[in-house]
Amino acid sequence: MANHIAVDIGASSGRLIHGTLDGGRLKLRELHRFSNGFRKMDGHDYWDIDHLFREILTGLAKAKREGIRECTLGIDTWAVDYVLLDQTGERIHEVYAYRDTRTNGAADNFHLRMPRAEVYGRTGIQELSFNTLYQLFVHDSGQLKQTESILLVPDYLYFRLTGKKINEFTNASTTQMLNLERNDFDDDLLKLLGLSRTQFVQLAEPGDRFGPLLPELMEAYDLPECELIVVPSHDTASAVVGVPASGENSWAYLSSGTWSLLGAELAKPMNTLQAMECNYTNERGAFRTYRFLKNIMGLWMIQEIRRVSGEACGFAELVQAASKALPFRSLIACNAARFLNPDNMVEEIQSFCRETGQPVPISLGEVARCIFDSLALTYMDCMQELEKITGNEIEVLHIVGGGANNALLSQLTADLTGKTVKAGPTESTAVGNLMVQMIACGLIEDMTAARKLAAESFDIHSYAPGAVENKQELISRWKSLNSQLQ
Ligand code: LFR
Repeated sequence: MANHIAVDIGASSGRLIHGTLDGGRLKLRELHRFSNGFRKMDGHDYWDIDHLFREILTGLAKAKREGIRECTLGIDTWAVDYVLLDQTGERIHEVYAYRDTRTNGAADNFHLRMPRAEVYGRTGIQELSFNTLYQLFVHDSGQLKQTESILLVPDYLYFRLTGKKINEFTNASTTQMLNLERNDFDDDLLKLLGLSRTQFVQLAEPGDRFGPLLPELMEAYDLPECELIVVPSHDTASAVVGVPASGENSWAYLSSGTWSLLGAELAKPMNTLQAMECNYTNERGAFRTYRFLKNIMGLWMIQEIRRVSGEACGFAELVQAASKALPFRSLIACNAARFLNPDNMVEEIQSFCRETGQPVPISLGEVARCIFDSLALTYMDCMQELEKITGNEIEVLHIVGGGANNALLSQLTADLTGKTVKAGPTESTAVGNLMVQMIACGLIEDMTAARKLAAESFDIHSYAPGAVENKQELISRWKSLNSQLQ
């Protein structure tokens, strides 16, 4: 089939992107875009999953109106959040958003039942307060008892479109409940949650062919004939497929969006003590690879300072203002829990600077500068850790995702890491999603060929590392700031 559609839904927006192979290149066209976000109800943060489902239908109906009669379809979203279904396939509860504060302290409590090192040894997954394991640990146990099946968000969207249930592998690994050796849910972890394996469904691998849309949906909404393909339904796993890299072990990626996910692709997991102490994760990638990476707070902080300032300026304008502000004046520890979901990100950053005896950034440009500088310094730390843990010498850092458009941050990253940065494509998640569909259809041979195609199809901008004034002094200031916080 010549038409492929990626449904790619992030924390702040979703879109349907049409992909075709044209003269040896991948061509993308946005069919539909819609907003996403969590909202508060009864003191908790929830996603509006029915809205997401409706927008997929709207996008597919548009595709049909534009002449697409047949296509394949794959869906990716953010990870970890889940839907509980009863025997009739109805939702038992609305879908909690992972930034909801109900999991504060849950990890520590869970580890009283199974020590952190044991959980890491079994799963290889970094500790993030919102992992599905901890979310389910604090979920109402009565509801868990009533639950027939637990699906993650994209699994649920596949279910609504086809009536069939799967737990897709890359996303299932982010639950922190998959056993690395057995490649299945870990029975002991499930037992500690009062759950059983039968409440999950069959695990499915990216590249599996899934099935058609429900005929009643096609008729009611006048949709094209779609064959759903299992793609890496965790957006970061799709984004990593879309990295235009070549060679082995000499490149790292930074998937830069709401989160910054920095890491390497490994053939085998690395769940050593050292990796655990540095909080690296071994999420499953497409085609039995591992995404050895770390979550860094990312452009969420920029999205939030724009939101609390009433969207006073656009993203590009903010980068412009930041590039005029004094560099490295005030720094923040990006991964501190206080930046996960504060009421007011600007005030939170200002308080942090005040408490640590640094100049307080006032204008939005200054606050944004503080975020970009601190992110680039965190990337530097992460790259050093990555080389140390894996023993690989990295030559190129590929930045993909929306953040690849940010020349200021890309150059800062090259300067501080001392690595060549290659930025692009910005749509790597949709690219990866589409390429797995094309691999499943036999149009692209494998992931290596897919990456070559990504490199040939999109503009990739290179940034050579430049000098940083007083770099050693800056690094000591950064290290002492971080050690103050431990
Ligand atoms: C990025 C992402 C990250 C995951 C976080 C929460 O969109 O999927 O990989 O850790 O969101 O799900």
